Amino acid sequence: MYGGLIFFNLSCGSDKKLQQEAQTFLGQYTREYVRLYTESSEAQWAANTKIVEGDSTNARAVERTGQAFASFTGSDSNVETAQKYLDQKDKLTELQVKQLQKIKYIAANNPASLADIIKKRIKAENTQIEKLYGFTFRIDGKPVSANQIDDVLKDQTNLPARLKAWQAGKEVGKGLKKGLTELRDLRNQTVQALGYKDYFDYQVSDYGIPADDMMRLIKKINNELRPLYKELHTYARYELAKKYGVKEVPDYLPAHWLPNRWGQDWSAMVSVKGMNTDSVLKTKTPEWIVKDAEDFYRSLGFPALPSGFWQKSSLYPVPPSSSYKKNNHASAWHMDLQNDVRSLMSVEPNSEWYETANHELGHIYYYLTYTNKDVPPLMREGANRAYHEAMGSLMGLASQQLPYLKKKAILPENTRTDQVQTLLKEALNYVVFIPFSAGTMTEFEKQLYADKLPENQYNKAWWDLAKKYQGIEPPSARGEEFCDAATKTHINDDPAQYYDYALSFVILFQLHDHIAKKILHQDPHATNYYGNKKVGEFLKDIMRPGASKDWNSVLKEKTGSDLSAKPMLDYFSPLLKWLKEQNKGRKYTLSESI
Ligand code: X8Z
Ligand code: ZN
Repeated sequence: MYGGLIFFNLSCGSDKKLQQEAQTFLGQYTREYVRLYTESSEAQWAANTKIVEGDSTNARAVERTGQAFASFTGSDSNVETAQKYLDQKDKLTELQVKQLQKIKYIAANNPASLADIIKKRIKAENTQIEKLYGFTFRIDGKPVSANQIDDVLKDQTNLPARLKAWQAGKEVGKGLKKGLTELRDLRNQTVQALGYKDYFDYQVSDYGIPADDMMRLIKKINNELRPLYKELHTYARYELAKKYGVKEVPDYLPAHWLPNRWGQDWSAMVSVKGMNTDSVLKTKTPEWIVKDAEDFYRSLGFPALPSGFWQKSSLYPVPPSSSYKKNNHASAWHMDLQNDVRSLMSVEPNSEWYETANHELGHIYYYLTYTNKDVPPLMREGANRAYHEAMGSLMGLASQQLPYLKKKAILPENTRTDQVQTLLKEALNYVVFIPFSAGTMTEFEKQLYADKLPENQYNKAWWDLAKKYQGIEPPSARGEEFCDAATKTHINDDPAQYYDYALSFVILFQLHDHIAKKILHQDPHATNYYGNKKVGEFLKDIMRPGASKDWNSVLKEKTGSDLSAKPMLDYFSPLLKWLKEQNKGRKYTLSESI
């Protein structure tokens, strides 16, 4: 039994013996699994929080612990034993079956027969992260941080200066191309040994559906949001041309015009009069940003974060003068599948990091909530991966709504704002993200892994997709010496999973709609979750079972409906009419559907 806890219920007497036997196996497996998982997490944590050029100490630890984890989880004996029990699954409890399936799923990524390939993959993965985050961005030869590039893209109106910053952000891709190909091949090889078609197919299978079904699902979401996206795209082309003083409005958005390195979030384009939270947040400290996010969760009835979180997390940027670098993309870690939870961020006081801090704490509170006696460590995951992403993004959305901001005294009580402008700003974040996540990113990774995209077509494929889905073009031709896709962290270190985020936004609006209408009895556009314990209970109920419950039924039980983009469409429907009026007489360039 893991940690002395009992994770199963005995059901029918005649099956008792088999269930006990299976449980003994699960207990032994879990004990070793948690031990090796923890060691490997520690090594990866060190490798992501302290990147020292020329020092291979971290790399060696990542390789050693990664291989130990792989050789245990992929061992023939574990796979065979799990299969032996699965062959008699009718006699086992549902929870036992789920854990045994998980054991097989993990094994498929680390088959013992491919020890050499796995070894190479672990090494290649770590090398890729070191290259991505050990890279020094430069503008005019001067080192700049990723945060500084982002600030230029958010605030600068001078196009040549924007172009320099955008190009600076893409330089890192060149050195990642070879590694990406190597990783693609190694990842495909590992999962093919246990019967998956390719690595994309493997990652999707965690949802219990084939890759084609996932592609159909996200295409549907894309198409449902397309009419709104078309309006936003047209609006942005004309408004940005005005802003930058460009007379001829381009048919496609030049990538360096947008306030984000990948054009995935354009919300910084708009600043809503009276609701300039960014300028208020800029007066705070980075510590305040994270504490304030914690305060929001606590107000709903979640506990204070464990002291270890504050001691061991890496929450703030390292100064440029420092002797080491760190991974500057935000993440949340469940180090030991128990109470050692940490976040890796580079928080600066602004609205983007405020949203990200809320997002990361969603992961952290998910970890803490499903760490309970009813959920065995192997089931300590989201209902599916998209749920894990949805929780914190939901809180991020709620933290930007006016009644909440007034309650927290971030904005004065007498603030009056323009609702359409507010909705526009939100759409430029949530709606604009869909063609990137459900289109460009997912389609690129499908081509990369499933269709074996040739290396000399990576950049062409990337920009073809950006044009088709997002209506974005590079500022000038981007040949195959660049690898612009690889500048996005997930392409390297969170592979074939980006549809998680698209789905998470759909789920987010379903949950928000339910919370606003059924729990708070407030307009979904103007809610205040703060201090409402019923909202907290609603979220905890979803989080508590982790992956031990089927994700479809979780949504159905909690909101009364299946996965649907309708609440998201309803939320933004008042905007569609307004945008159509603004865009009257303007040229539309995007296709109706894809
Ligand atoms: O990667 C993230 C999180 C990490 S858990 C910060 N997000 C996606 C991205 O930045 O591309 C959040 C939304 C989209
Ligand atoms: Zn996340």
